[in-house]
Amino acid sequence: MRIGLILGDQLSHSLATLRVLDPVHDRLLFAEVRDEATYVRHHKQKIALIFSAMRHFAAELGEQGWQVDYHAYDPDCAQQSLIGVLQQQVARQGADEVILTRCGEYRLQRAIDHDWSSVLGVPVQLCEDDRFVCSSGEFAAWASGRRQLRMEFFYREMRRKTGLLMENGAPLGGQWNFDADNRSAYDSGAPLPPALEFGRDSIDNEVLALVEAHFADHPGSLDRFDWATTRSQALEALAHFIAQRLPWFGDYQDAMLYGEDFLFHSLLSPYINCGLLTPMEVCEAAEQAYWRGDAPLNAVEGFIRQIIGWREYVRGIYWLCMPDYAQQNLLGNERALPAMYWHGETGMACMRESFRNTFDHAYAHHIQRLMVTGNFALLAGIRPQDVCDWYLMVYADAYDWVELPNTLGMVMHADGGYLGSKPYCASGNYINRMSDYCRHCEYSVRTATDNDSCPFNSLYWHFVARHRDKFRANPRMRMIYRSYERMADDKKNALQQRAEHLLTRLDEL
Ligand code: FAD
Ligand code: DLZ
Ligand code: SF4
Repeated sequence: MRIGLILGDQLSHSLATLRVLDPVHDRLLFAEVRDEATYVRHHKQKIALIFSAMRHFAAELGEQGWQVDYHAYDPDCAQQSLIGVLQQQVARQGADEVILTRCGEYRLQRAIDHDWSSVLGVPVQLCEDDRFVCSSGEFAAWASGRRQLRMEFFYREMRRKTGLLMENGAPLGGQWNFDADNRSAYDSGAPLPPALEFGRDSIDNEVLALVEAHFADHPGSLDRFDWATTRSQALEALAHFIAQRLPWFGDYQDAMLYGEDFLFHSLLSPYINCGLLTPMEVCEAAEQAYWRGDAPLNAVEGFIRQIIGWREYVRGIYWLCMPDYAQQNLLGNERALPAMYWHGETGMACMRESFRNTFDHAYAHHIQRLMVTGNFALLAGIRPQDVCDWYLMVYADAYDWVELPNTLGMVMHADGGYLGSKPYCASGNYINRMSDYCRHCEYSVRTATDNDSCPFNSLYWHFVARHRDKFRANPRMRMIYRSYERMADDKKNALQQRAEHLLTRLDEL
């Protein structure tokens, strides 16, 4: 008989492992272990979501007739690694083979490839993870020979491949991308959607108590835990998004609002990433809303692009470039992550709100991650590997394959522009345009060099000045350098001084 090990981010009924195995003769194994729960100090809600979803999924498979062994988290147990639990189970069941769908993280896949088969004394057969639209091989073929990759061209290939929003081989509406329509601040043009709440069952409650008891030193709080932990709840979350948020998703995709944690975002990434929802079913549900006339094209195209475009693109880059990618630091940043990223206290309202969101929900939407906390780390020259560890820890949707390219490539530009053509650096102006945060801030967004000036403003010009040699020739940065070069020397000096002053006291901002 064979054992199929199912990992915490493989909770899909369509998983390849389940297609290879036979419910009558083979067995399935799930394992909650300290190694996975602590390889970074994951936010408490992320552990609770994974453990509870694993337990519910295992129970569903049991009801379908599978023989399931479930190793629940036990801090006193000797086996605290996946291979340890597997070894015990192979011996106990007399298994002659282990089946596993290739895993999402390089760290674990390398260990499996390295010695699992010899440690276990039986073959380990790996299945491709075909829950993605684009396989790693297909991505490598697309990328081969290109000096710089661009998401937009990859995305068009994925539109052609999936047929999503296509008509007679051409993009619906005559354009591939409607992003130009998607840059509004929130102007009360649509009512803010109600939150979706899920009832909690005994499995959820047991897991929440377990996480509280054994992972108390991990970041975040469980007080507002409101994630779906079953496939049927995740489907409810999808339906709720399509009905209540998708119609305005495009318009307000980049907007931020004080006290509003979700706006019109889908909150679906934790479910797609752990397998409760598949990327294609989510995109198809959005496309159907368009055909029914329930959501406009700019919203539906924008949403689908995030999934078959960005999500697939970053995964492709991850598997193409690992393991070297994780060590890149082409801007030479060496400053330590400021303490506010851990305690969340700062006079900067935009940062404070983004931290609050993060610790309350293990969630922040894309613009908070990219243009607030990420932008600050970029401007302040924080060591990319520390920034990556933080993003991997604090979000419920965080797995190395998706977090790393987003943080190291998109935010920190530490890959020299392989993933994105220009750094996403911005002054307080951008944040002020897209949010009402500045009205709640003790700093002034209108000035740059006074004692109470917005820190983003001088740090922005410091970034521009210190990386002049790298970016001056970049066509997308030319305007910025033209403005900088036209600036009077005394203004440049004042900006430099203010930024240098801030950089020596990042822990006091
Ligand atoms: P929505 O705004 O509703 O977007 C819809 C879906 O598109 C998401 O559910 C997600 O599946 C996909 N998506 C959108 N943008 C991206 C992107 N850039 N990369 C990959 N998928 C995308 N996303 C993760 O899933 N896991 C991470 O660990 C992660 N880390 C990030 C770190 C940084 C620094 C940044 C800037 C972005 C990161 N993202 C990550 C991407 C994005 O911020 C989240 O996918 C999104 O905020 C999740 O919320 P949502 O489901 O409400 O997304
Ligand atoms: C994220 C996570 C956590 C917190 N705990 C477990 C676990 O105990 N057992 C498990 O199988 N998976 C867990 N996961 C998800 C894994 O870290 C993920 O499957 C791998 O990193 C591969 O992507
Ligand atoms: Fe953020 Fe600057 Fe606005 Fe304050 S003034 S909220 S620090 S952008």
